Amino acid sequence: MIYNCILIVLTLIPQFHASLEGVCDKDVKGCELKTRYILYDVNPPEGFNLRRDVYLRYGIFVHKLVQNNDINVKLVLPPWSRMFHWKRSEEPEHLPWGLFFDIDSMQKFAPVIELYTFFNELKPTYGDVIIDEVYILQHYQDMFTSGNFEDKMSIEDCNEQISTNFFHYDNITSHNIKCLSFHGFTSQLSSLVHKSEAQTILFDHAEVPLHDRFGDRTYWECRRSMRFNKELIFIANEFRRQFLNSMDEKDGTILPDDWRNEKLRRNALGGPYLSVHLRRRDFVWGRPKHVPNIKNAANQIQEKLHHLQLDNVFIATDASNKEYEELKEHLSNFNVFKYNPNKEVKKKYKDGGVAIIEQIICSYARYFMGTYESTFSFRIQEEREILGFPESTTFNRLCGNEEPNCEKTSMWRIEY
Ligand SMILES: Nc1nc2c(ncn2[C@@H]2O[C@H](COP(=O)(O)OP(=O)(O)OP(=O)(O)O)[C@@H](O)[C@H]2O)c(=O)[nH]1
Ligand SMILES: *[C@@H]1O[C@H](CO)[C@@H](O)[C@H](O)[C@H]1NC(C)=O
Repeated sequence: MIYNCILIVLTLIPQFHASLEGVCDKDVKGCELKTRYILYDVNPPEGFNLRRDVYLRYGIFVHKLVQNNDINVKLVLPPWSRMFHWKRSEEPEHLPWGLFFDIDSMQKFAPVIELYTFFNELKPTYGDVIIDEVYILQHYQDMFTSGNFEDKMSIEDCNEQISTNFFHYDNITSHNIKCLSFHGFTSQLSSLVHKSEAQTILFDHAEVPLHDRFGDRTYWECRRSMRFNKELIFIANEFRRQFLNSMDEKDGTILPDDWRNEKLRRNALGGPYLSVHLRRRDFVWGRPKHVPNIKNAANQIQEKLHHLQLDNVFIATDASNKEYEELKEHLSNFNVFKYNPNKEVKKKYKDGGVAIIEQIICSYARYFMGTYESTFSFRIQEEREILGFPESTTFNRLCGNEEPNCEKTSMWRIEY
């Protein structure tokens, strides 16, 4: 299939010939498709956990391009820079994905590479990396007034002022930047890739296209491949063992080394503690009806601990120390834990890694309560689906002050 396709390409487009390299059969020269690179980036204010969801859309996108077998493509992962919620340094940091995730594991689902690997592979002969085609995605401006919700895309004037540098690097630029008004699913972008001969294509504002099929088997395969960096898991496991009496053998939370060997199960027990994601800061004023005050949160936690007959609660939170101390005071009859990173962990893994360690500890608890509509909480719920917990221990949240016994959160069940 690849071979046929190349023969056609070679005869029809002679100028393409020069850039073809490698072999597909040891004896036949020049029959492997050249590597093409798809890059993407996300609207700067979007948080870490929403960005993880945007990755799923593009991981699945290239997974399908490769599966269809007529294109040799790699997906370049956008480094983590200038994250809105993280403490800022003067310089953008360009943290690689490998700091937080297990790249080998991700590569078992989709051909992903770090931006620095892309630099090495591309080896520009001149100083700058010039991206062949850049599409800045944007919503149709008239979508809501016209009531026209068909799936569509078209090159239009840019809604916003655009930058000609990408990923906060001066040396990545393009001479071919277009704004693409878009409504629909990520897979629709494949027509652009197929129509083009560009070696490098960048989709900016990649959060605009939607999941093709949110929550189907492929979605979960991609999600399962996103295992965390092993050292972060190790640190979380040490904390569980030392403070929470929690170990995989005893808790029924052993996962196979390779995510491809995971199977559906619902019998994970979890460590003998309640875990809570207590999202504060912008959520307190942004969602006042659904986010409780500290005293109310403490009451709900206490009630749940009684109900579960547990003494230990682990709190993941972005609350101030003052708020956390207040919470602890209200829960003085229980053991309240929070993860405090040492200097080395903090320096190496930054705010992002520390948050992940807290997410992992939450994932392994006997019972989890999240915060209304927080993507940070959603990612913990997914992790628990993968670990094989009964749904009833996972899709729970803290209720607002005026909504006692609020509804459970939507159940996004894992599919195999
Ligand atoms: N350490 C720690 N950090 C947190 C916690 N909750 C939120 N944060 C921080 O706040 C950021 C914002 O939360 P994210 O979920 O990533 O951002 P988002 O995608 O906008 O999602 P939400 O705002 O939660 O819907 C996180 O990336 C963390 O840096 C927490 O429980 N512990
Ligand atoms: C672009 O600049 C960064 C930072 O100065 C550097 O690390 C990277 O190697 C450069 N890339 C290329 C392809 O020159």
